[in-house]
Amino acid sequence: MVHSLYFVGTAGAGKSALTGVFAQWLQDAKISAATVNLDPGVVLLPYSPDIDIRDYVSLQEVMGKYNLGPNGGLIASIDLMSAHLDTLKDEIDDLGTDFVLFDTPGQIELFAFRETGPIIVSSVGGERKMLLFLIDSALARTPAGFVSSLLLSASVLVRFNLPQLNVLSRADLLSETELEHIMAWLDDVDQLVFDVEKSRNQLQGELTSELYRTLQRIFAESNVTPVSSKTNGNLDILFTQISNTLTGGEGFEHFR
Ligand SMILES: Nc1nc2c(ncn2[C@@H]2O[C@H](COP(=O)(O)OP(=O)(O)OP(=O)(O)O)[C@@H](O)[C@H]2O)c(=O)[nH]1
Ligand SMILES: [Mg+2]
Repeated sequence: MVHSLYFVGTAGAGKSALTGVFAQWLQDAKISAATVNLDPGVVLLPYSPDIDIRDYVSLQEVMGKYNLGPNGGLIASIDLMSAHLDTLKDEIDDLGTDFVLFDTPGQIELFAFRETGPIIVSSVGGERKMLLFLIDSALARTPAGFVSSLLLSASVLVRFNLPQLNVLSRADLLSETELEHIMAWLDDVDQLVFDVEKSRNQLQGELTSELYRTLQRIFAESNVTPVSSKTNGNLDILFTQISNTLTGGEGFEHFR
């Protein structure tokens, strides 16, 4: 059975790097995995995708053909992807790997909030699928950045309505103290509110505290694992969480 993983997150969060590195990690663990690039605008990828949306839709060509700038061009490119859905689906079905890893465009609002992204995700890649939302360590450092990243993750959850795991990406960029702070915020809303109030005014502290309590309810059962595509840190833990999410707890052995 094919298991589809969609890597989503803010621009530069490390989606492409993690797609490539995690596919390699799976292959090294003797688990078959393929990669699909769904970003029509990417110029250089840190891995060689098995399937590449740029073979069907290229941002440069769309910009030229319709006389659009980069933003309009990207919107049009992502909308045009849906015209190639059947071919994409056939290509993915032919891969025959246990895992298919999908790298998505950096402009998350274009992929998640317009129609095409959810249509692609629901139509291709078999029955077992989930999203990995990358919370960029560069944003998660500050209390407000951390809360806004989780809010975005909640929006993505609403849009795709699939199992979703939050991952703290590029975690090697954090100092030990920064990482400890983020982990403490996940466990303890009062600590987060205290830190928000310290850095902001009282009103924003209260607002953030309300938002965060809601987010805590939304993500009550989920962990946030700090991972690094640079050091391969915690990819094993990530795999355990993915397999638990996809198999409802059957776990690692299921894939062996
Ligand atoms: N230190 C460190 N750098 C990373 C890691 N992952 C990615 N990067 C760097 O962060 C930058 C962005 O990484 P990408 O993988 O291109 O991120 P992305 O989310 O695919 O970016 P877009 O598709 O452009 O939105 C690149 O310079 C990467 O080399 C990581 O785990 N650690
Ligand atoms: Mg990318």
